[in-house]
Amino acid sequence: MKKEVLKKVYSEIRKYNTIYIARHIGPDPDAVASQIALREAIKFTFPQKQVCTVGAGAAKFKYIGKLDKATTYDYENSLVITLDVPNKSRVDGCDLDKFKNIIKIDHHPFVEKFSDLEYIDEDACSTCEILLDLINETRLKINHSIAISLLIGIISDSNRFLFNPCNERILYKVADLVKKFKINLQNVYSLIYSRPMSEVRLMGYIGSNLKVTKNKFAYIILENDIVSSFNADVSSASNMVNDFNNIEDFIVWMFVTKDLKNDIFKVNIRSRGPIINDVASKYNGGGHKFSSGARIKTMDELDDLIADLDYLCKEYIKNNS
Ligand SMILES: [Mn+2]
Repeated sequence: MKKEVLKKVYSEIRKYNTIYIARHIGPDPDAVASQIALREAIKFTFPQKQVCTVGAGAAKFKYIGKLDKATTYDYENSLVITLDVPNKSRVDGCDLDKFKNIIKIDHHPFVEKFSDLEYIDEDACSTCEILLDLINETRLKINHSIAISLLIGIISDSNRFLFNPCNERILYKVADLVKKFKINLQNVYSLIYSRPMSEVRLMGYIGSNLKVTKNKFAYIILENDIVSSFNADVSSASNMVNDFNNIEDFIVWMFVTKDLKNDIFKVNIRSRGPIINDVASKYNGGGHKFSSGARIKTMDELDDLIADLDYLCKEYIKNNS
């Protein structure tokens, strides 16, 4: 953690009366929770400031809080803070090229620089963990509901303190937060993990139909009509990739869904061994070492990706046995 940079972020926030908070397309709980937590922390500390989140709504995450509707932008005099997104093309809902003042806060591996002030901490388990650091290191204020938002991002992005990087440092920080605001963790967990039976039935289908290669690579291509026959939505299906960790028979697993609107395959990949983000970046994607995504146009490309990931597993097993 670079304390001076966090202090600089705070002093920039202080300067602007209008602040927009953006995040990546295809939101996840960390992206949305970090937007809401930062908006509320700034408003709580500086009640006179105008702060609003930008990006498409996400009905699925309404338990985290309310996002703002798109407004007209004050490009010249405002500040945009982008959260949880390493590259400009994946920022949702605002054209960064038009803004004069941008701050980036992220925990993904570096992709490109797009602002003068960038705070990137790859050792943080989530963007919400970075915001907790920002609050702890500056005069930004926090209350009970901001603490809950931060915990939602931290718990879901680390998959309940399972994924790397997850260490004693984050556990102490979370323990402090839980103690200070007397947080009932069971309530937070049920907010994040409550799910309808339809999704569990779809998980059963995925479990029965996942292809597993001899190199311990598993994948499934989920057709939209299958997903809807279970009364589930495609983004939940794609996120179920997180529920298939620690299965002995494979070390890398991939869920493919179809985004009909943009006519692409949406690919979600997880690993508990081989580093996958280099492969993902070859296919219009990227992400973390063990958790990546990609957007693919054709079936041929998808076949190539399957072959690449299978080969990656083969090499990994050869080098680690
Ligand atoms: Mn994140």
